[in-house]
Formats: sequence, C-alpha cells, structure tokens
Amino acid sequence: MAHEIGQVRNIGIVGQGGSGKTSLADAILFAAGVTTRLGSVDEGTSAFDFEPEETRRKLSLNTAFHHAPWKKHELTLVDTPGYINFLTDGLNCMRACTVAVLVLEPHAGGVKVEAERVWSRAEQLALPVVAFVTKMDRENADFDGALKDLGEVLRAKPVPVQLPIGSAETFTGLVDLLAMKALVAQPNGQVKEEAIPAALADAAKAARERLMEAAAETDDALVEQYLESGELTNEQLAQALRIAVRDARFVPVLCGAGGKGLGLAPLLDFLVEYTPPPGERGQAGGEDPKTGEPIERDVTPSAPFSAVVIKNVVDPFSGKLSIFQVVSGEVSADSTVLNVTKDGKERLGHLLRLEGKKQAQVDKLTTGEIAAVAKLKDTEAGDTLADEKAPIRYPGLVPMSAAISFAIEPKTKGEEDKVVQGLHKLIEEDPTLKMQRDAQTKEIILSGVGQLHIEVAVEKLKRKFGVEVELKAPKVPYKETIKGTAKAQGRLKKQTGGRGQFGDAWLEVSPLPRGTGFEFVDGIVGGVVPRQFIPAVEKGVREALHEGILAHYEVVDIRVKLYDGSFHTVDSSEMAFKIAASMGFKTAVQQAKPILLEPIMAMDIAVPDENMGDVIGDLNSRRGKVLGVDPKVGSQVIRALVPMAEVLRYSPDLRSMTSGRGAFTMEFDHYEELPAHLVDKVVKEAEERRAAQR
Ligand SMILES: Nc1nc2c(ncn2[C@@H]2O[C@H](COP(=O)(O)OP(=O)(O)OP(=O)(O)O)[C@@H](O)[C@H]2O)c(=O)[nH]1
Ligand SMILES: [Mg+2]
Repeated sequence: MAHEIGQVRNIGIVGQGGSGKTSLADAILFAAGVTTRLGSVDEGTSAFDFEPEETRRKLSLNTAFHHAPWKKHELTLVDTPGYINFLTDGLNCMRACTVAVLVLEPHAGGVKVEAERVWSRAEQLALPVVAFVTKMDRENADFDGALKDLGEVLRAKPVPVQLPIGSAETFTGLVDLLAMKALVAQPNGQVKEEAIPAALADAAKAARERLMEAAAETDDALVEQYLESGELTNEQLAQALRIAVRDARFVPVLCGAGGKGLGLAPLLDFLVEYTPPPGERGQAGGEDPKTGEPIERDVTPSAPFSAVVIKNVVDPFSGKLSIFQVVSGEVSADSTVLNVTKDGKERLGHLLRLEGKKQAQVDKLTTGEIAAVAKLKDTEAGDTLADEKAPIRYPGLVPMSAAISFAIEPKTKGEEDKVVQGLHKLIEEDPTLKMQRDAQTKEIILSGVGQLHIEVAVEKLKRKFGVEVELKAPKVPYKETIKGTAKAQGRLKKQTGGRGQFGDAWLEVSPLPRGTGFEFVDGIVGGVVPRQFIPAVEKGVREALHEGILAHYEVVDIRVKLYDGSFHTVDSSEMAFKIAASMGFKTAVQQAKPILLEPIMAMDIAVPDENMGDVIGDLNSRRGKVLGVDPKVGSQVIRALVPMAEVLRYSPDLRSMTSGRGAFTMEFDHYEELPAHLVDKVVKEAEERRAAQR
C-alpha cells in the first residue's frame, strides 16, 4: 500500500567527513525500532556503511538509504558520504530529500570545504536545512562554536530550537525551547521531562525570544503582534516555524550525541512536526523534452507520474538497481514508463524499498517516495522517467570534473577487456569516475576526484569483477610540431630484379595555428605526379604523422604541400609514392625547427584564505600561470593554467598544503611549446620507453 504524501519525509543526512552522520543514522534506526542492535561504524556493523571498502576504512563511500517509521510518518534516511572524494554522490541524492540534516561537530573552526559544498547545494535546491550539533559528549564540546561556524563560515542564519544541558562528560540532555522543558537522559536509556535547570533559565528565555523573533518575521502581522506583546502563542510559533523552515529562512539548530543515542527522539519529532512533506515547496521545474521550454509539474499524487533517477548500484550477480524519487504522481509495480532523457520505454518490475543493503517489495509508490527498480535497460543516473503521455525532463546530475588520473594496467596480461568492462559497470554506479583510452599512448586512463577515489575503484574492480590492476602515473601525451618552413624531396627508387618501385615527391611543410591539426595541399600542376598517386602521397604523410622525429609523438598543426615530383610509367605505384611521401615528410620536418608540445590544464583551486600564499607559490614552482582569484566565503578560488606534467599528483600535495581543506578541478585546456630546457628529458624518457618495449 502506498503511503500518504503527508507522511513522507526524506531525510538527507549531510555534512563533512567524519562528522557523525552514519552514527546518527544508525542510532535513528535503533531508536525507531527498525534494528534490534545499534549499528556501529567503528565495529563494521552499520546498516549504512555496509560495503567491504567502507567497513575496512570506517567511513562512508556511497550514499545509503534506509526506511524508518516514526510516529505515523514514513522516513527515508539518506546517509551521504562526507569526504570530498565521494561527496558528489550525496549532492546528487540531496535532490530527492525533503530536508537536509546538516551534522556538525561541536567546535568552532571545524567547518570544512565539504560542508560548504553541501550548504551551497541546499541553497541551490532551496532545500530546508536543519542543523544537528552532534558529539556533545566529546571533550571540549562547544555548542556555541558550531553556531559561530554556521553563521560566519557558511553565512547561514542559525537559530537554536534546543540548548544543550552540560557538555562533554556532563552532557545529560537538552532544553526544548518550543515546549520550554528539559529532556534529561536517564540511566536506563529513557528520556525524562523535567523543569529547565535554574542555571539555564536565563539562557533558555533569551534563546526562546530569539526563536520567536526569527519565526515571527515570516509574517508582518505576527511581527507586529510580537513587537507589541512580546509573545506568540505556541500554536502561532509552531505555524510560523513551519513556514520559516519550509522556505529555508533560517537554520533551526538542534543538538545531541548521535553516536550515543542522545537527542534522537527530539530530532525526529522536530523533523516530522516542522519540516514539510513533499509538495509543499511548490512545483517541480523541468523542461519540455521536445521544445526545451521550461515547464512546471505539480508535486501531488494526482498529477501524472514523473521521477528522477538519483543513483545506480551495480551488483555483479543481481545486476543494476536504479534508485529514484517519485517527483509527481504515483506508480505501481510492473508499469511501463518513458525514459524521457533517453527517449525510450522502460519496464519497471518490482518496486523495492531500500533497507540498507537489502530491499523489500512494495506494490505502489506515491509522490516523494524513494525506491529502486532492478535491471532497467538504458537508464542512467540523472535520467527522468515519466508517464509517456505527460513527459517532462528534470535537470541531470551535478557536474564534477575529475581531478586526478592514473594509467591502469591489468596485473595479468590480456585482461584489458575485462578491465574495461568492469570499469564501465563501476562508472554506471559512480559517474564521477571517468575512463578513456589514450589514442596516443594506448593506456587505459582512469580519472577521479582524488587518489582515494581511484584506490576504492580499484578495490571494487577486484571484489566485484575479479580483475586486479596496477596504478601508474599516466604518460603525458606530448605532441610534436614545427616552427619553421622547409622543403624536401622523398624519393624511392628500386629498379633491380623484376618490377621496380619508383616514387618521387617534393613536399613543403609549414606550421599551422595551435589546435588546427593537419592539412594536406595538392599543389601539383601539369601532372608531374599523376592524379591516381596523390591520395597515396597524402596517406604516406598521414601515417608518418603518428611518429614524430623528436620523441615519436604525434605531429600536429602542420600543413604539407605536395608541389613537385616525378614518376615512372611502369615502376610507379601507390605503395612507392606512399613510402616516398613518408620519407620526404620526415626530412622536411627535421629541417623545419621541430618542437615538442605539452598539454596545459585549466585548474580551479578552492583554497582557504590562510593558505593562499603557499598554494600560489607552489603553482609558480610548477610553471603555472595564475589567471585570477575569485573570492568566496572564507576561501578563494584560484584559476590557473598549469602544465599537465607538473600536476599528475597534485591531489595529495594540495591536501597537505591546506590541511585537507583545499579542493580542485582540472581539465585539459590547450597545448603549448615545451620549454627548451625540458626537451632533452622528455626525449630521453621516450627513447627509454621504446627500448623497453622492444
Ligand atoms: N563521542 C562521540 N563520537 C561519535 C559520535 N557520533 C559519531 N562519533 C564517532 O565519530 C566517528 C565518525 O563517525 P561516522 O558516523 O562514521 O561519521 P560520518 O559523518 O558518517 O563520516 P563519513 O560518512 O565518512 O563522512 C566514528 O568514530 C564515531 O564513533 C557521538 O555522538 N559521540
Ligand atoms: Mg558516514
């Protein structure tokens, strides 16, 4: 049976790496009676961190989902990874959430770039954010420090709805500023309602006033009443708070110790009571798949069905699971729907509610619900599914450029195909991984967000698809070109024995602008080279382009003109002209000031203010050019162009310069001449590599 839309809450648990998200999620499952034993990240028994790569590292690598009932509501917990390497998956899943619970550690100066990313994603989605300051049982726990970070680093407007009672070992419970009572943990694990401790009375009163003032601001009449009487009724406060949360006017702040099971029931009560069910935040924006015009869809069960696929999970045995959220309408098992993005039909078999690593069948889903289906043919993460009579296309995935690349080689020779097939499957699960085959170096290049990301992919490749690979720094795809113009003759004459071979071509080579590639000009007049042999000349040149004369790299940005030649009526052939052309080309290039070109990457590097000097200095030592610096909240984004050869292993270096807070993206921009003092080194390496291959 489908649930009522008003009962649905999808709770995105977000925040930076290690802040305590998964521990909170496990504790919620336990508190809701879903599990009979409290799952633990540290002990490898979490219901959310269940993949072997996760339990081994004791951190989340994938977003995981679990259903939990709470006071007649149907919660789907969406536990997202916090470390930067795996963050994008969570950012993508946030779109299916009705609220984001931002998990913060209780001290100032703790907010890292990951929390900033999550926060700006919530802003982009206009998603209500509720902050949960966890680990209040920790030494030096400082609730006000976390509030300060929220305000100063994230530029959010934090408004506490609870205050902690005590901190660290004296943390025993919290003051609920809505009910104005204390909730105190009892030795038997229960929570008891008590009067607010005298020591906290003034602080609680002041905090409640602040809460009322902030809530009243949702409505002019309420502000007036509040200013005149200094009070709102509990009902007015609750109603105003619901609106403020729905419209993300401020961030209500709660506290507890998720990992210790403290503060869970009050958090869940707040989520079901004050955060909106699907549909209360207005229509869903998409576009007409035919015209590309923007269209809106009512987020209600009576509207036509539409859904967005947020994630794929690939199991080598049971195949692919596509996880989606119903954006509008309802859907039953065994329906046929349109994949609007791919413009093809898909048959949904069983509908599966997600329970950590397991699934449970349901017959029907209503608006807002998150579920999975198995074995869709062509559906990728980011695709829209819809009723074919009312198609709409929603925005796709959050873009994330890969920042680090490795060449990967199978440990067992001949398993290249198995590697490529396995990687294709991994990429279906994780579109932030990219694979390409370098046309020049022939290497399989795997790119990802960071080194850890790639290492995890390699582990999965082994576990799921049984191939072991080695990681190597990728070879830089240098290219060759010329700076001058030169003419040369290529002549092949073999006239001993039977039929001879004769070809003779005069070629002129000249440079073309960067990025133009290759141009062949036929400048023959008077048939000195007969028509039928001219394509053979071009072919000979094209083949010779693959192997430059300096270091055997591809030759680019060059014009080759065939301007003279001669032939022999009997001995000339296509083959002879092809060989002659290739000989002529090589000689001409040699005389035309050949140079090496190196790839230059465009980088965006987000750096905390205090590390700017170090990072820029380091870029200079890597022959980088800083193009500009864009200020951001608490950090800056450096835009720079840097030779690829200098940033093959940038990730760990940036991490150590910025204590893990820096982040970057990088993509190929253009080719530039390799400085003369580096040419010998590259040539020598190329020779060594060739010698090793022989
Ligand atoms: N003392 C204390 N420790 C906690 C609490 N919650 C979590 N921890 C510990 O903090 C560490 C990280 O917890 P996780 O729940 O894995 O954090 P996470 O935010 O899910 O981490 P990622 O998913 O990797 O980003 C673990 O060692 C937990 O035991 C808490 O309330 N109190
Ligand atoms: Mg986690």
